[in-house]
Amino acid sequence: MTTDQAALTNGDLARIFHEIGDMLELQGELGFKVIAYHRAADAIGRSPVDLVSAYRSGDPPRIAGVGKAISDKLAELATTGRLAFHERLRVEVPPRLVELLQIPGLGPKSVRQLHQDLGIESLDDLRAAAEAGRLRTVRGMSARTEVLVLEGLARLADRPPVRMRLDRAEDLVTAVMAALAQVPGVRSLEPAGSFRRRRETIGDLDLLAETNDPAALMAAFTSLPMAETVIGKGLAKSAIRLVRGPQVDLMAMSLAAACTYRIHFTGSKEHNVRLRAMARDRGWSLSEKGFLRIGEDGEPLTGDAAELRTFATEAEAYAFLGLPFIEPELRENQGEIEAALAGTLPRLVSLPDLRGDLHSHSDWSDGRQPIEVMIAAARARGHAYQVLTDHSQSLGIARGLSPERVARQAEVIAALNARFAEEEAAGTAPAATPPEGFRLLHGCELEIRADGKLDFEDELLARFDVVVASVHVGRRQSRGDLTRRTLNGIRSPHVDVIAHPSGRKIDERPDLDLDWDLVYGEAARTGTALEMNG
Ligand code: DGT
Ligand code: CA
Ligand code: CA
Repeated sequence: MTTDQAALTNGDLARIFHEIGDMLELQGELGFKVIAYHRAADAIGRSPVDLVSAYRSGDPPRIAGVGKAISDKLAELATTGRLAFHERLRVEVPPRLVELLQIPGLGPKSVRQLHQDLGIESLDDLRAAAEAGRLRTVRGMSARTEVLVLEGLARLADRPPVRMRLDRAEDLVTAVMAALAQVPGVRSLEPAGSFRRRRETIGDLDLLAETNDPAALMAAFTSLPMAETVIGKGLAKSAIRLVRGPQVDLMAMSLAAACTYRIHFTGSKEHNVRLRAMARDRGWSLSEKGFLRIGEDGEPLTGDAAELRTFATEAEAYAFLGLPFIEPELRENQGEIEAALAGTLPRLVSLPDLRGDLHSHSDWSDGRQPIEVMIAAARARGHAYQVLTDHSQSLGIARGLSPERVARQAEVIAALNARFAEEEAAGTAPAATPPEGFRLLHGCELEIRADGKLDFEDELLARFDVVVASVHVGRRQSRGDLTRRTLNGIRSPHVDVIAHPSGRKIDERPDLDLDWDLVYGEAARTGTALEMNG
């Protein structure tokens, strides 16, 4: 039996499913299953609907990543307040034990053994046992294990703070803003900080609010179900930490000074330092509250003498400093102030600039969708072209295309283009079709093989509309070899684009170590485009 007082919040549910993910990992469960639990937990934590009430009323919402198995568990939790599966797991593995897996060399099996034999439940327990020389009493472990464990613990402590990728930040920002939008008095909510600057990774989240009732907003914010802990609570600023997530700072803006709040909390810190110096040179002190006159001692004046200046828009505040508006994406003090003063700020690329996609995979190789489905989506978006670049033959794991399959694909593409031309002539093409029409271009993603050779003969390459070449295999080769392979691609007269030249995956895989000056120089000389993953 449960009472409403004891009802689990979405945050509690998220914690339970994260814990299940951890405990299954310790039991040696397959990676995808573990990830599925953590994904579902994230989605549950972010859900705008109170899930316990929804399950009790028999009308639960559909949540991305929550399938039948997890939905059944949610139903059990909603109706009984408990989950037998979870309780069984808890008997077998303490949830904090999972932290031990971060130590290189400790897999689920050794961690379970450490728990069984020595009663270790946390990283602190592990350190104590290693320091006391007790790990060597466990079967398969030795004094050497103790040294490695202590080294691993030390490295864990010096690790740079974890940052999250922009896409995850986007989900979290959206969820927090949705949860606060209906709070009485709230007029607007907007993201600031590195998220607004669209950095590829984000440390913590910063939100700005316009509200007539800061007390109500801060109370709602600090009691969000998805909050794990409240770090600080005040009328002007509060901070929470999300369940298995980042810190979120929320600032209530002074309404008259909203634009300087935006500038201040968007940052970057280094950009703001430059702006404050420029203000100072003009006899003003700049803070989130606005511009204040400074006295001879360099300190802001008070009272009427301060001549507080606030502006309605960021552009006016920049203009006050003699600058054009600087887009948030550029505010890193990486030359944007100089460019703004010289009138050479770049125009940022935006979605309407996108006329087509130069790199795409269908289910002919490792893409998920048939060509027709992809093309329908591209046409509906008003694109003028799409280049199909299924993998070339040697990339076996991606079902790379043999020359015979390339020839068959060419026929399919020709037939599709003939149909598009007919539809355009008859006026039955999708409404979004641009005046020049839509064409599917035939390309390939050409392997630059480990020995540096290109994966198709020149004669075949000459038949493609666009050739995108890339390095996938042999990433551990020397800088010289990797550079030579990339240059082989660039120098081929048939190669138009080098795909993902650095091979980086944000936070997962570092840049290839290439001689970048040489690569950029040859790409410029030969007119070969370099792809940027976006
Ligand atoms: P992050 O969170 O590491 O991805 O990077 P940011 O740029 O979002 O940094 P964050 O969250 O520390 O601060 C956002 C902006 O807010 C920062 O560029 C300047 C401003 N700010 C935040 N806290 C303070 C503060 O205590 N003093 C000053 N002067 N500015 C601050
Ligand atoms: Ca931040
Ligand atoms: Ca912050």
